[in-house]
Amino acid sequence: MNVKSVIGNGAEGKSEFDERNSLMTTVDSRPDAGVLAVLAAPSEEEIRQVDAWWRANNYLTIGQIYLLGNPLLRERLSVADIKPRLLGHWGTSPGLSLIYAHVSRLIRLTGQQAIYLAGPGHGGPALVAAGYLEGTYSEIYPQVGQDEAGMLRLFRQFSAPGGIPSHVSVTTPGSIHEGGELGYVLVHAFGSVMDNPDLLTVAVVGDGEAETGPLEGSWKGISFLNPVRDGAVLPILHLNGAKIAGPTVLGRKDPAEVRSLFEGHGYEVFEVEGGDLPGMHYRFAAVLAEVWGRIRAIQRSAREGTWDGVRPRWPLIIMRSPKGWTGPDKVDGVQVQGTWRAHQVPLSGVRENPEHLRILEEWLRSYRPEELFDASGAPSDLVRGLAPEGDLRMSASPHANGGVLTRDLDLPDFRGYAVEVSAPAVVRAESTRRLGEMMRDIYTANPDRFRLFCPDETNSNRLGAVFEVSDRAFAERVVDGDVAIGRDGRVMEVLSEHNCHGWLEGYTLTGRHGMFATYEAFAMVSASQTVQHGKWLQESKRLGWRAVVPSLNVLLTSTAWRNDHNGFSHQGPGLIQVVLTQRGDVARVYLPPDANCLLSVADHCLRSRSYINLIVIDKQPQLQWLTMAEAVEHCTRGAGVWAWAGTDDGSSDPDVVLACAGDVVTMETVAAARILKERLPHLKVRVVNVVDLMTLPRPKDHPHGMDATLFKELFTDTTDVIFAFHGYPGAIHQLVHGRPDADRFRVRGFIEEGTTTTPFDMTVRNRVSRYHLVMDAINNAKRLPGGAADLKAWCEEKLAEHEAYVVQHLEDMSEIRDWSLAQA
Ligand SMILES: Cc1ncc(C[n+]2csc(CCOP(=O)(O)OP(=O)(O)O)c2C)c(N)n1
Repeated sequence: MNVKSVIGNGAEGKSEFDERNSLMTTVDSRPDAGVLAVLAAPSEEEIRQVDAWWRANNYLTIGQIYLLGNPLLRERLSVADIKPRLLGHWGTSPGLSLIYAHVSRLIRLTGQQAIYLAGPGHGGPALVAAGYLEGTYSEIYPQVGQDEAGMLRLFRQFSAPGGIPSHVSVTTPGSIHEGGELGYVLVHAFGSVMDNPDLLTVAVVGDGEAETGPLEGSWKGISFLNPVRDGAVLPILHLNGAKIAGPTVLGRKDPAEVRSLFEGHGYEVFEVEGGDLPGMHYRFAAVLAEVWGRIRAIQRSAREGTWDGVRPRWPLIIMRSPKGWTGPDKVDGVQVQGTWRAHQVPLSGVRENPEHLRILEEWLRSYRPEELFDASGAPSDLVRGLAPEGDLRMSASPHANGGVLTRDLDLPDFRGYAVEVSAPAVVRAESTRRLGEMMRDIYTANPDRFRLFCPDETNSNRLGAVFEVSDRAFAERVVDGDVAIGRDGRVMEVLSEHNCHGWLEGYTLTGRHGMFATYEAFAMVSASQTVQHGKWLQESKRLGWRAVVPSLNVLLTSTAWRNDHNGFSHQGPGLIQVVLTQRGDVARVYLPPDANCLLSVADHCLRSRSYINLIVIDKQPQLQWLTMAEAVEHCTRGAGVWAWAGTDDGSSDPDVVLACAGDVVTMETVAAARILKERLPHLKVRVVNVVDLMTLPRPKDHPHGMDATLFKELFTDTTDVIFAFHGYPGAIHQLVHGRPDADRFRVRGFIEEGTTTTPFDMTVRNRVSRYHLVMDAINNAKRLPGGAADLKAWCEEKLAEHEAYVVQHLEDMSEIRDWSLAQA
């Protein structure tokens, strides 16, 4: 990063500024000394400017919460000016905007590229106001202009039907973080700076938010940051002492303990405290200068080759300031400012209580709006002067609209990693291993824009080929005996699904690509993040100015069915259920049955934009079904008849359809079809495999939904379908809802029958084994040839034999273990 000259910063005409700014033109030859001196000791004029911007922001924040008329207080405030429903969060807002103001000054003086993530995203009005004051808001939403009418629109739209949400939502320029569900600000921040060396992400952490599990785990981000190649995160703990209805833990701890906590995480802690003005401005400016200097020094030494390789002590600020700062001190005789009572709307009875109305007017006028906005209602020159220009405005940063920076991945031809398949179900292979090889080459070809995120399981998930070209990222001590670990690594392994998921979100939202690979059951740890990210992507699609970003690709391997050795805790296909509930414009679920399908699906997902792509396939050696050419065709359609597996000879009227989605259940289905072929050859059985689960719904319910004709071609309109599904059976019922005679779908799937047992026993316990499927087929077929009753009895015998065998031999019968079509 180069520290830029700041001439042309909007401060022209202010000779004192020009003089001070001229100090910065020589910064590169005199590392940061001049600029740091200027930053650390703002002039009175600069503080007047910062304070004016802050007051304007606070004014606009309160206006958004309360007003639907009289935006500039040209007249006395009346009940008619007050919104009927008072919504929004005041308490955190002044702290958020004070930080924003000072970081803006830093940017203007240094040219630093920065984005701002508000952990307490409920302070939405402050961030909306920031974008408005910077002019970005009106550029994006011209109807909200910088004049009195625009200001009124700004106020009326906030938290209103047809308007904007109350949080730092997708609609807020400059944001990649809503902060609605608390806990993710640091994971997003760290993801945003990976492979983004010029970016500084300022991440404000609420002290209530800091009590959440994900946030508590995310301080460790610096243990994975490389100062040469990555940008920097500046965490600012916004310690205002209270949350919605009570004190925060960190707020009531001895400050020495709080300091030790963060020092223990490896940060250099800087504290700044107070509610006094302008004193707090001076102190905050000094602290910000100090920490920025530290960041610059760390990066400079790393990038100029003088770094000793030890993990830097990155700076962190603890800012102690009153909750609801500058708001009403007491209301109805009760202390509000500095307490949890300031969290939302400190004066709630404004329309009914004249005293509240009076306090509100006094409060608004205390910011002296006449100094902040000119006669037309536009921000005054004094206020405007603070903002950096163009893309340096945090609300206009391209990093926060990452799609504009996205470069396509340089992808190798996935066909090059194919498993040779001479015939279906003859060869066994670890499918994910092939994907690992493909990802290895993606790493090589895209050293600045692709990462794999995984909670300590890259090898276990058979993706370890990536380590041939990249270590695991690790900034802590590396010792003899460590394997594939180092500060230059770019494979992200941390035992935290929250970190992995959130880092990938931050990485993709700033325009880069990646994959999160995790055990299926433990994907539920971060399921809520999947949901929240889906909401973000869905909303962003409604906004023309939000450029599409790379998709969030989630690979679930080590699946429920093959966690026979680990037991019930590891057996849970819940994430499919979660993603299914998301809207069709963002949610995709793929269940490739083998390696070649997996490669085809992965290639598709890595090229896609703004989706959540869930890919589910197990890592254990598994039978391979399709040649690469067949796999491509099958995956392109998303579902198809496997004529070679069935006995219906392409008839339009099979006696029963055996459908499957998921690798293990596909094997059981094909095995069941084979049993029927051999033992009940006159039963016409059709086998259908589904890769793209979203082909099942009607087109009006999901964009991938197959049309009625195709659906009929696969499933007929009347024949019963025995559907063996990887996940919970209810999902298939949900997906085929509205299809002709949907009741004919008899679904087998995971029914929470699990334990530590053999792989086949898992299917038996959940009644989706080949024997169960054969019995289901007989029970539901339209027409039954002779011999069906005998075959059912045989299946029962086989199940009894299995049960006795596994208990005695502790493994599956060899006819099951080694089953294939070569032998059949
Ligand atoms: C995960 C989660 N749990 C609960 C809430 C409800 N909630 C909204 S704001 C808030 C308090 C936040 O306190 P803090 O982070 O300290 O923010 P501030 O005091 O600055 O408003 C809570 C509990 C939430 N938004 N997210």
